[in-house]
Amino acid sequence: MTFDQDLLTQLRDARHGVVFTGAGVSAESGIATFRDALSGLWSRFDPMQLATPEAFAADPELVWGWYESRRRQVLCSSPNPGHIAIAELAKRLPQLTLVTQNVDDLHERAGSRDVLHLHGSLHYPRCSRCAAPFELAPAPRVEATEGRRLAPPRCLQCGGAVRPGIVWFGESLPVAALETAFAAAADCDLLLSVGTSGVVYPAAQVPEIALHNGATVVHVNPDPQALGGTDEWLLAGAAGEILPALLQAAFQD
Ligand code: BV8
Ligand code: ZN
Repeated sequence: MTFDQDLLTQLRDARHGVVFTGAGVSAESGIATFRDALSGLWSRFDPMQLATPEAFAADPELVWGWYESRRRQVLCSSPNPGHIAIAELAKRLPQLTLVTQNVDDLHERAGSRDVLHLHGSLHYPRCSRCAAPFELAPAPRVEATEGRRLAPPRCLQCGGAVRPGIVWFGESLPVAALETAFAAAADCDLLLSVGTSGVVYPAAQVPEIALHNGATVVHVNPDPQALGGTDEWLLAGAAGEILPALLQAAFQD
């Protein structure tokens, strides 16, 4: 796999890099992308219909069952070479800010630190009434809850229904994480956008801010129709293949 020398130089010499990831970076770990995360019981739904507070209020068992099924899928998965390359890149640059839209913990398990989760996490549910955090029992790694409605647990403080610690459509993003991500995009000299369809706002503003600030923006995505205008780079391919090769070519190790 060969890369443009100018791009390799810009990556190698970057003062501050930002990596912005979506569901595609976890695809090679066996985690369905967001648009494909509906199988079995949920396959007749549109994810946007399930990932909302209204859906949870209307049918908490359906929504809790979907998220529990996805959480167990994550527990049974491992980081892939794409996650590992991103963690490695942080050791190669003076500063790297990792911003993810994903709700899994595969970046952390690959060794990345200070991951900015703009859309929450599967691992930190909270009470839908008093917002108290709820400690999930480690799910049985094997038992799949695929296709099952599950009653959400009850808050130990107030008895309210526990909800996934996820930012749903129509909900605000965590302010500190979003502000840090926007500031990093405004400061960086290179941004890698990996495995995202870039349709969900305000997260999708991160690469736009980087481009506006004059940074080099590189999309890593097998879908050639993916993002990016003429002044952005597209490395067409899977993150688990492109990213390790890109680092090897740039840092010649
Ligand atoms: C907000 C958690 C306001 C859930 C997610 C019109 C009507 C209603 C709302 C809106 C509207 N217009 C705009 C909005 C706002 C809305 C929005 O943007 N809607 C879009 C759909 C139009 N945004 C919101 O509602 C946000 N909140 O605006 O609040 C507000 C303001 C003030 C006060 C109160 C409220 C909240 C958005 C957050 C929603 N939660 N995630 C969950 O995960 O279950 S979004 C979810 O979809 C993901 O987290 C991700 O962010 C997003 C997109 O998913 P991707 O990660 O990009 O994955 P996708 O499957 O789409 O694409 C995968 C890509 O990977 C593909 O391109 C594929 O080619 C590629 N790929 C595949 N394999 C690989 C690969 N790439 C590399 N390697 C591979 N191997
Ligand atoms: Zn409570």
